Amino acid sequence: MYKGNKISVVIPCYNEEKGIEKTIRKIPEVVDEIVVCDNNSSDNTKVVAMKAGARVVGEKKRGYGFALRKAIESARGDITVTMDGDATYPAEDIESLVKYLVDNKLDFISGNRLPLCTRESMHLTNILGIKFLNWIAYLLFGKMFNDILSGMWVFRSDKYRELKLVSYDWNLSEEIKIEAANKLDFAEKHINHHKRVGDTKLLKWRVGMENLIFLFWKRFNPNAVFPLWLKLAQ
Ligand SMILES: Nc1nc2c(ncn2[C@@H]2O[C@H](COP(=O)(O)OP(=O)(O)OP(=O)(O)O)[C@@H](O)[C@H]2O)c(=O)[nH]1
Ligand SMILES: [Mg+2]
Repeated sequence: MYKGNKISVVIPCYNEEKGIEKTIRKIPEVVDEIVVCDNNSSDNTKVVAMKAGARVVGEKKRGYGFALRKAIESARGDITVTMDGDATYPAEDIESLVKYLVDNKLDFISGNRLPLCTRESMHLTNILGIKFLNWIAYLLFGKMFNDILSGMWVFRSDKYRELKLVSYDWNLSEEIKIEAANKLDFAEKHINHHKRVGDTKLLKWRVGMENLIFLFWKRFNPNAVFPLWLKLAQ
């Protein structure tokens, strides 16, 4: 709780039994509720998350966006914080981000990983890919983001309902920032970034290509659901 605002941390998880405990253990006292959305994991993610103190909700449809949207919509806090279940995003920054949001009367903060990431936490190809997508987003939408793919956001839960989101996949990360920057009081803030716990499951070139195609889709079909035939990655 901060100045009367209840705080929820929400975490989408697909097979994160190795990282979810560390992720949850690092979350500070100021947080009132931790919601993990188990995306039909075949490992022990659900039990590990419950034992570590999270409320677990389930989402059978596979995809980062499906799982994250279910977690966000299940949260009860006035302020929602999103993270991954692999201990990459900095629990130690939650309190200062929430304070910045409340004290500056903002609606949405997106964490920018690039200034503080390390060689261990982020590969050079990812950094170059993010910078490229930042520029494409600028050309298409006229907004310059510093980290269009960051998955750590801190926002007023009621403002989420004002966003027109059509993504249920990796593209949610780009879409929510474009929507928030257009419709809400939006800012980016530097965050720490840590090495992943557990193995990656995504095919990053496919995800990157789909992220690129999505930006064009969103620009020219802002209200249409991203079609399945353009989907390249799970
Ligand atoms: N890969 C994958 N992750 C999912 C899915 N559903 C939920 N997630 C969770 O979404 C979060 C982000 O996924 P990550 O695989 O960490 O994606 P990333 O951070 O871009 O890449 P790496 O950390 O390098 O693997 C993690 O907590 C995942 O467990 C899914 O269908 N596929
Ligand atoms: Mg990750």
